[in-house]
Amino acid sequence: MASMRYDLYYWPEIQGRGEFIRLALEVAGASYLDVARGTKKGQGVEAMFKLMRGESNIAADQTRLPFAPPFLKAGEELIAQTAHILAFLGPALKLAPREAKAARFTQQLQLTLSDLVVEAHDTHHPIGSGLYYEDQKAAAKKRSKIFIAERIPKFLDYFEQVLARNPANRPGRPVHLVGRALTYADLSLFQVIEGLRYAFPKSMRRREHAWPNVIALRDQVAAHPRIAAYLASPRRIAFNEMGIFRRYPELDR
Ligand SMILES: N[C@@H](CCC(=O)N[C@@H](CS)C(=O)NCC(=O)O)C(=O)O
Repeated sequence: MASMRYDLYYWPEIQGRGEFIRLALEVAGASYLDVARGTKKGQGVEAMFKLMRGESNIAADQTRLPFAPPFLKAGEELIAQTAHILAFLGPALKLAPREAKAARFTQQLQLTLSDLVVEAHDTHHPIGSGLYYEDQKAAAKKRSKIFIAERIPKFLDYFEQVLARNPANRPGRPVHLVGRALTYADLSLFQVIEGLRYAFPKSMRRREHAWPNVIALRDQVAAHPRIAAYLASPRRIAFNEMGIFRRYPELDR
């Protein structure tokens, strides 16, 4: 499994949900191709569409189609849903605890982060993903106000608690959400903090002091040699106003 070559399918111009998978593959030093960003024959975004339409011959089982990216091809298997992909990759990339209850808790945390990601997206698209932001700006302002005042604190207070209660965490040592080693949930919490900082810089600056363990974890992940190298590389797409976390100053009140 460790020497497996993975094909990641995700929108080529945004970090989005694909980034949670990229971070896991990068930190593990896994061999992978970001297919929709490729320029060779059989690559590019059309390869992703073909797969979704069931017109590709690269996945053995084209009766099990994914609904939406990201999806991952591992051998003959095609797996979709971000948290589900990470649960699959966790053991192979040594990013999940071996013990069953701890592994399930890791996945539970990932699903909670998925909920937060949906809410972050809905701050700028509260009415419909297919509508322009400009056409739902008034609702976006209302939604963002509540997201900043109530939802960010509720989620981050929760993750702060999880970190504070992990018995393996010791003062002055690296912190983790589960057990004593890095998991995909740690990487995803890092990514969520980066996204929130991008989208709501003023609000995050004002409130971050309430989540010292969360921020310590964020700093620790950013300093991981493979993550630091990845973040500095062209493989890391910059945040932008097409992704999940978007910077619209009028929403950061
Ligand atoms: N629950 C899925 C959501 C997947 C999803 O919403 N993907 C987005 C891009 S981040 C997409 O392309 N959605 C198309 C659609 O929902 O129509 C996951 O976590 O992977």
